[in-house]
Amino acid sequence: MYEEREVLVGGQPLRLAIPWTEVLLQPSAGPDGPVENPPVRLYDTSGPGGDPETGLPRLREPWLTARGDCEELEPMGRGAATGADRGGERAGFPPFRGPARVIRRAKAGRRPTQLAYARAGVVTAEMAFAALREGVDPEVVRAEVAAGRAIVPANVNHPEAEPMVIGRRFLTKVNANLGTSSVRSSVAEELEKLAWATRFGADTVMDLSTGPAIGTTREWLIRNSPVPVGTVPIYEALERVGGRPEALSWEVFRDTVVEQAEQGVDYMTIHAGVRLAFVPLTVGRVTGIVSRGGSIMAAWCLAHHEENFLYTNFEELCEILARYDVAFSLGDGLRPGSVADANDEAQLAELRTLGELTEVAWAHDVQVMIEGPGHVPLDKVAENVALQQEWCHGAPFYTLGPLTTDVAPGYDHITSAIGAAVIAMAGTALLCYVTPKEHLGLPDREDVRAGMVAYKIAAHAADVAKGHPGARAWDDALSKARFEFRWEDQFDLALDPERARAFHDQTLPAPAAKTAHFCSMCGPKFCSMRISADLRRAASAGAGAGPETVDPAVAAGLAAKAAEFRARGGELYVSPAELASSPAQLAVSGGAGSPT
Ligand code: IRN
Ligand code: FE2
Repeated sequence: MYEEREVLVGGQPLRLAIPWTEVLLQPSAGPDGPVENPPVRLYDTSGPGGDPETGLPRLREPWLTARGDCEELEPMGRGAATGADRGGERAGFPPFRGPARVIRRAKAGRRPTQLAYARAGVVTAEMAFAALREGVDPEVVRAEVAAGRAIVPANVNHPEAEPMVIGRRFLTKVNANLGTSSVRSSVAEELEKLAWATRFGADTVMDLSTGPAIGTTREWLIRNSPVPVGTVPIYEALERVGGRPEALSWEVFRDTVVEQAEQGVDYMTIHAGVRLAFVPLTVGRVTGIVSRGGSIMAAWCLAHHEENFLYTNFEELCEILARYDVAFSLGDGLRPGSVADANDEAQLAELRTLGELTEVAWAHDVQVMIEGPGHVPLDKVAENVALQQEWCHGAPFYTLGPLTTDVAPGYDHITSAIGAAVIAMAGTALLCYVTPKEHLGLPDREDVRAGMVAYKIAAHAADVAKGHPGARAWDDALSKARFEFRWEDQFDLALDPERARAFHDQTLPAPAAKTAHFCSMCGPKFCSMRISADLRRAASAGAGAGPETVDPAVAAGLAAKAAEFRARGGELYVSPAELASSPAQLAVSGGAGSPT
């Protein structure tokens, strides 16, 4: 749902439609009748939806026009802007033929960036929108952006995006990586992944397409993305030179960046910290250079024995990005690819360089975030944030996981969500998800879902721990619903309602089970929540609050369990053989352990 809100921005009233998922709840049963539960509002990234052939409505168009800081160019003859690819159309990659659009670019002498406005004391419509969906004062967003501690990624050519803010004072955000490879996928598949990612809460997506039809794929994604879109332009530049890193040049790279900026890419990963002198520092590593972009730049540096052209041309790159308000995501090309390599000299040398480049970008009013690892054991996670915040002057940190162990291919959404929760608690602003396919293959729709859910859990767990206002309210609402056996409310409040409902219904599908005061985990007699509710009732009735006031059947059941427990010597471990010899117990316990 969208809620119409009016805010005063620079003394002018501005009407904004703020997206929410509103969860309506059933009343609780109070002693004197039903007690209303207020609806719960959850942050919603799924966008307005619609026909992908026409693309999303251009929400920001009037704001961009009103600011008047850009010239408007005809897209005629501009290949990337219409989604055409060098080499023509390919099966599964038809060109995007939605409504015509203009290409915006800064007027001479203007810097249409959110950072420039924030520094000038201006709260933009984008900042106000981002603030309202966070539940904070727009001035807080402006101040954080002005200080470089937050970014509002909002290319002037991506008017479809619903603005959002990335910074440690705000909700922890999650990025989902999408994109084709030379051996897999199509536009239809990528659009489906985009829809799944935003449905499960992706705050930004990155199009990491390689292989054919990169421009076409990106056009479809940007025109249909309600969230900011990031890319790694060196991937497309490499395609343009036939996949040979040594054939890359600043000119090819620059032209690629301009085309992507005109298409509407909101932030770009730039591996400018992979300096020539740092490459030898990776020689003794267990896993060398694992970053795709990092390895491409290292190969170029070694082939030419020259300094990284992204580093040497960084000021010019800043000027280009400033023209469109593309934010930097300064890449961690030397991030560790194994726990053995974590926090080593190569990684830290690059991080220091990224801090230096941050100040250069800020001098051009370009927004910056800093990419971080990778694979890091838990005891070294917090140090990463501390060093990044210090060396990069408080710029937002954007980390890939980190994976806390290397031993679980197939489950790296879990190995990394553990690290992600810890690093977010320590102050990381944006988490790049990892899917179960990491290290193994290109993720599909189901992998996107698994990765997203794992990372939303990590992000929310961190927000609760950080005491973010409003984060806990969601937990409390769900817990209350759970304790009161409002099953439908519990499902609707769940991060993945469909899965919660399906799991419940696997064993108790009957409609009556949706109001039952138990589930199949413990059965009716051993439901701790129900017994606890009975205890509470008994206590408040003042009738000698004790187990004797509990349902006699339950009391007897508990007594029998206690005797059985003592007879076993009070050991908590129950062998499978013992369980097997007690089928009645299995029937009620389901063997599933204790409820938490
Ligand atoms: C995020 C933090 N560190 C790396 N990432 C993401 O990893 C980056 O934004 C991109 O989406 C992905 C692949 O980057 P490389 O392998 O080219 O560095
Ligand atoms: Fe890895």
